[in-house]
Amino acid sequence: MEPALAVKTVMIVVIVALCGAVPTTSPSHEELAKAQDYLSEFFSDVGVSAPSSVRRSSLDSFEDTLKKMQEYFGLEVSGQLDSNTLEVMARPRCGYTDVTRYGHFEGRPRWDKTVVTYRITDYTPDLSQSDVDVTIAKVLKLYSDIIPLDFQHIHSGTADIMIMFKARDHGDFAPFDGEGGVLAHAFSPGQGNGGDTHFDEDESWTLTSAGSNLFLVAAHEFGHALGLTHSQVKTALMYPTYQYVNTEGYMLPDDDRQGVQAIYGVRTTSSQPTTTNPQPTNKPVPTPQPRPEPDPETTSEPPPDRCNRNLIFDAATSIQRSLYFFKDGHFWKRSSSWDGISMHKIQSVWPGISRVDAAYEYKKRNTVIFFEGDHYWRIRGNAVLPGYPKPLSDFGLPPSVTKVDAAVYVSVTGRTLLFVQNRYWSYNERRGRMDGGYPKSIRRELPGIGSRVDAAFENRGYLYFSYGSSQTEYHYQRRRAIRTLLNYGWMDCN
Ligand code: 0ZB
Ligand code: ZN
Ligand code: ZN
Repeated sequence: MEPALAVKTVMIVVIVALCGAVPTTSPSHEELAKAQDYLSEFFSDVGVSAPSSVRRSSLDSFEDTLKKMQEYFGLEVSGQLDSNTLEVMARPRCGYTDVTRYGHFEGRPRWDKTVVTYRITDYTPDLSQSDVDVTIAKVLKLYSDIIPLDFQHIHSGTADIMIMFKARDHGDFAPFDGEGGVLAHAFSPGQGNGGDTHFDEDESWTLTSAGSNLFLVAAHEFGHALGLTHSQVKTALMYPTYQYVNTEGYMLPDDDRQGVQAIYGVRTTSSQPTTTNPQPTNKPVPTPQPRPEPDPETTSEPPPDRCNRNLIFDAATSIQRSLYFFKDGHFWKRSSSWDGISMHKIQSVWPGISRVDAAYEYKKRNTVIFFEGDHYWRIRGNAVLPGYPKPLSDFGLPPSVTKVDAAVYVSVTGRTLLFVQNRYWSYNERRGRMDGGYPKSIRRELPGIGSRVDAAFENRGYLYFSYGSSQTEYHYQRRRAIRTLLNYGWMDCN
């Protein structure tokens, strides 16, 4: 059995074959410039996302990136702009839109059983054993939630997937390379070392954004162990290069989900209960449910169930170092320092406020704004500031607006975005007034989040726009959706 990655050229050949060849002459200045553009467009993050210890200087990065490109296309890895390389670069990029996605190993090997066992024979000193156990179980659950396979942790004998942390030579003719470079590898499904997954002990393994995040690397490696090769979709887990993303509420990207489901089919039953937290699955996003209207007769609604996949938020905001999610007269507080999630009635903390439609934090003034219907409050700690509630018109919203759906303060611009149906306003906090030129269309100006928002918040530099039971993690300056999550992914459900 070969280590998984040796096989990746198989699917690349397909792409090359589908693109028409364009003859070229020997490299000129112009071609050099074009090659640079090409590499930065299609291979730029190869060097950048590598662990810092192997990050290259800009001087040798062109040659290195070129080598990657040549390896990728099955060309001679010369590091030179030879005519074959130029030819591939000159091809129309036909493959890049629809042909490129997940890949399978040759012969499409798979596990022909419904329970796949795994065993961790060598742990890393970088993390506690239980952190490793929990992380591996969580990662496998990403897969067992969406395909009809269950994973069973065994502690002796030979498991289907033998997992170990080892440095350098470790007996499989694919020695590791010290810190940086190759972080891990895995064998495609099969007998013997098939499915086995090895992590390079010379990396520093973490559960954070520092070093190599075990959750993300293991998720990638188990993709191989289940039969996936590398994908060319940049946002896919099986993209060849490691890039840290927030692992909280992590869901398998669509491309990878489609890739494993093409091998094993879609899970229809629920997965085996495990002792660790389930991760949200990436089913086609359920159609948003209409927001239940508050019953004016009842002042106390029953507490909502936070572990419902269809959980819809009324509002969400950071307050100090915690996230607050509002729903039906209650809120959940999720602390950044890990002490779990607590639920409270809004009234019990801020008397007089029964429901929150939208909320945002303005850290500079140490205040939080709550919107309900056609008025809003400014609060600090548990106290409502004097003079509140005030009508929405005091905010500069037109009288036609009788309710704000969502609000979020964007720290990079100093603006608060106020969402009302399919449009939004921008409020300049420093000047204390609305920006001109609004309202704007959500769909047009914030592409990737849909056309409505019912809760929004900022966390660790990303914006989260929620509508219905799902939400989009968003990079505001690039106006780009990063990934889709289910709301209840924040709720740490067992
Ligand atoms: N293993 O599955 C790999 O893809 C190897 C390279 C192979 C030639 C054996 C590897 O360790 N690649 C690095 C990696 O981090 C690439 C890098 O340093 O950026 N792979 C794990 C990975 C890749 C994408 C997302 C998450 C984790
Ligand atoms: Zn190995
Ligand atoms: Zn890989």
